[in-house]
Amino acid sequence: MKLGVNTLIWSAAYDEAVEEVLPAIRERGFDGIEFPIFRAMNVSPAHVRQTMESNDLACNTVSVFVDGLSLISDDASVRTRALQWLKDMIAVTAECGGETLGGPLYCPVGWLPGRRRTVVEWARAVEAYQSVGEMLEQHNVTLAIEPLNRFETFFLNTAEDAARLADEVGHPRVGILYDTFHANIEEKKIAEGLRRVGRHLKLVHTCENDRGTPGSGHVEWESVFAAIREVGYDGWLTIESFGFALEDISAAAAIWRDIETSPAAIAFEGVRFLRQALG
Ligand code: LER
Ligand code: MN
Repeated sequence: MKLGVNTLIWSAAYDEAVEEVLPAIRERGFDGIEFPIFRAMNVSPAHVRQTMESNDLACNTVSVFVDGLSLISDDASVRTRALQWLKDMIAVTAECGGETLGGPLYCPVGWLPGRRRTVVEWARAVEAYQSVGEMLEQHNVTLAIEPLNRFETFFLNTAEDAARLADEVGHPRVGILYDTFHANIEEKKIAEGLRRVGRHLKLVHTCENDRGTPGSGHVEWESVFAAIREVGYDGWLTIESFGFALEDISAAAAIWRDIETSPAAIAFEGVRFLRQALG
C-alpha cells in the first residue's frame, strides 16, 4: 500500500507553498501526493512532473466541479460543458504523470436542491462515466468517484449506492474513492462500507472523523485496515484535510477553527500513525 497526502492541507493550488514542503513530505514517509486541479489551465504538467521526479514522489489528482458545471444538470449544454471539463481533467492528470483522478465528480459540492436525486440524474451520471471509459484507458487514468456526506451532496452518500453506480457503469477504469470522514457520517460501520465498495475500490481517503490527525479520533482504524486487506486493496491511502484558513476551500470543508496545532501536523503525525498501523 502507498501513502499519500492531499496538498489542500497547504494550498488550493500547486504553488510554492506546496513545492517547498515536498522534501518533508518524502522524508516523513509519504510515497506521493494528491493535489487539486479545479481548472486545467491553472496547472503546468511539465512542472508537476519535474518536481515529482526531483522529490521521488508520485502524484494523483482530485477535483470538484466548478463554475456550476454538473454531469447531472437538467440543462444539456451544462452537461456537455461538464463532460468536456472532465475530459480536460483526465488529460491533465495523465500529463502530470498521475494515474488516478478522484473526487465527487458528478455535481458541485454543496449543491443541495432539497429533494432526492432522480432516476434521470442517475442515468446521466452513468452515461457520462461510460462515455469516458475509452479515454481513461488511452490515458492510463482511473476515475475514482467519491460519495460525500449528506451535508455536502444529495447525489451520492453511501457505499451501497456508490457500488451500484460503479456496477452500472461497468468499466474497469471507473471505480470508487472511499473517504472515511464521509463514511463515518453515512455508514453504520465504516469497515462494512469498505467491504461493500471493495470490488470497485480505487482510492481511500484515510481521514479522521473531524478531519484531524488520523489515529486521534474515533474512526475504528483496526477494522478499517482489516477490511482494506480483506477486499485485496493495495492502492493509495491518502490523508485528506484542509488548511484552516484557505478561504474557499476552508469554507467548502466548513473548517472554522484550528482542528490541530497546525494543518501540517495532520499530515506528519498522521503518516506516522498510518505507517505504524500498517506494520
Ligand atoms: C473531497 O475529497 C472531499 O472529501 C470533500 O469533502 C471535499 O469537499
Ligand atoms: Mn475525500
